[in-house]
Amino acid sequence: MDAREMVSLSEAHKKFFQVGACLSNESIKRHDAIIKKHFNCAVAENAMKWGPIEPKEGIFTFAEADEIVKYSHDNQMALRAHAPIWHMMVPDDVFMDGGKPASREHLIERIDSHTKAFCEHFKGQFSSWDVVNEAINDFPGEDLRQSKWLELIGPDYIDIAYHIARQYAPDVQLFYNDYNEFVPYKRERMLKLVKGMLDRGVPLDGMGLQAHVNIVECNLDEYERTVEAFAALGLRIHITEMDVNPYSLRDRVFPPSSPITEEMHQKQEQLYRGIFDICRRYSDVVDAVLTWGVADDMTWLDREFCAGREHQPLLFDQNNNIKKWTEQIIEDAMRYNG
Ligand code: 9MR
Repeated sequence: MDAREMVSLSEAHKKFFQVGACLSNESIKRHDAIIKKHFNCAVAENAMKWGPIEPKEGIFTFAEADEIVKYSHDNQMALRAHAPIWHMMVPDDVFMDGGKPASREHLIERIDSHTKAFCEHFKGQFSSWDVVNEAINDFPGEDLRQSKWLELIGPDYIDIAYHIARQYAPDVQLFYNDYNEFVPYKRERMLKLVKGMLDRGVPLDGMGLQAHVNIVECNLDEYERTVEAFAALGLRIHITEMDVNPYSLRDRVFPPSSPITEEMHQKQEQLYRGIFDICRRYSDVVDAVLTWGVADDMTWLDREFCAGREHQPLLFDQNNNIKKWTEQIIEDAMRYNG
């Protein structure tokens, strides 16, 4: 066996941070060998979102999540939970009451009862939680994204969700999670939001930086600035959903505008190695790095971002083999003595 194959991603990073990926009920079967060898933390890709957990008011369907939770525990992986309060994957009925839009009080009560049931069921099973996900607007105008939560409760829906989460999950680290964190104006909005929360005494422990990066719009200087800025707030940091898209965020063309060239692969490698390197240098505050998927045969980019196109954005390839750049990341970690 190749000597580099001996050390796994998580072993190589043991003194820095945990390494993991999002899991689905299919990927734990298909990618079992990779997960067991390389990862020591995990998050459910979809199974712990509101809709999969509570598709109808008061009707809870925990089976899929339970399978992922059990798998993570059987394999000694720390588990993150993700992401109830979001503008997606929440059934429309949640926002209605007797055929009319729900009142502020009613909707807060719904957050309370969902959170209570979730925490009672998964008590002691997860250590960190993206409570609110992607609440920031990407476009000029208001800082907060338009959503039913904002419309029906008001801007304090975010603070309220964290207070409720803390009440029912006192021992869990609570995270705010968002993307395009390397884009300066988005980063400023994210910083403003979480600073405000901390000033108001909202129970927030950590920042989830999604790291859905791409070789066109993302650069390492901006990424480091982002990590530095959130570290300065005293928050723990998790890189929560990393993948490296070889196309621009604006390029959603199928068939592809260009095949993935060697040059594009090299840029993907630079971003992967560079972001892991930044995380090692900030490992006093970075506790975990997770990719959004295990291997290139199952990635949301090919399924949803630009359906049918290949993006090859992960650490393991279509055939579930380790990539050269992943071996490089392992070597970088072994060599690192900063
Ligand atoms: O990868 C997830 C995909 O399977 C779902 O259909 C989608 C909607 O629930 O969510 C995807 O995951 C998203 C994550 O939860 C939050 N950040 C962006 C991710 C990619 O869209």
